[in-house]
Amino acid sequence: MFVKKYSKKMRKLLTLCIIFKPPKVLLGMKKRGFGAGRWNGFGGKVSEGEAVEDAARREVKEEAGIDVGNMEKVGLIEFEFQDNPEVQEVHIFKSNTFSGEPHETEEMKPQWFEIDEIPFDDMWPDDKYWMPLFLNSKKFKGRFLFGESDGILEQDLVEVAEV
Ligand code: 6U4
Repeated sequence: MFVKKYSKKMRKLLTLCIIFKPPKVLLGMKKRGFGAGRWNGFGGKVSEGEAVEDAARREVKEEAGIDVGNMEKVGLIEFEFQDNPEVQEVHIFKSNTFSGEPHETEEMKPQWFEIDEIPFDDMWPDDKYWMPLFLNSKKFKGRFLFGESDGILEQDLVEVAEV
């Protein structure tokens, strides 16, 4: 029987953790790899056999040098790129407690931003849509399809009671 190679879209699990201590948000400038040159929360790929929340904690430690305390899952967004069969499933967490001092690592340079000074022009273009929900203690699910130059071709974003 003929089996189509990409009959099912491949999924990649990723985490994104944003430290929010109102009125400030901790973001990091990504220095290398996917999304380099953009401010973002901290996160990366979930390893095989690793719990998603464990991966989120590990990535914050690796990228900003801090140990996250409480953590709440607040969002789930699927990102797709035109002509790419892979779906990135990003699990978004919020935390307001951590120990240690955020410091620059090989991967990221952390910096606190006031809510009204979040640098959306230097972030992934989807962030301006879901970040207001995040800042207003809402939970959300969504899907964004990117085209050339990371322009958004399609988007879905809904508020949910539970992620
Ligand atoms: P590792 O080796 O895991 O550190 P790295 O290349 O640093 O790999 P990656 O791909 O693991 O990065 O993680 C990309 C990060 O960017 C994750 O935290 C998810 C996040 N991310 C990906 N697409 C995004 C998007 N459109 N908007 C956003 N964050 C995104 O806000």
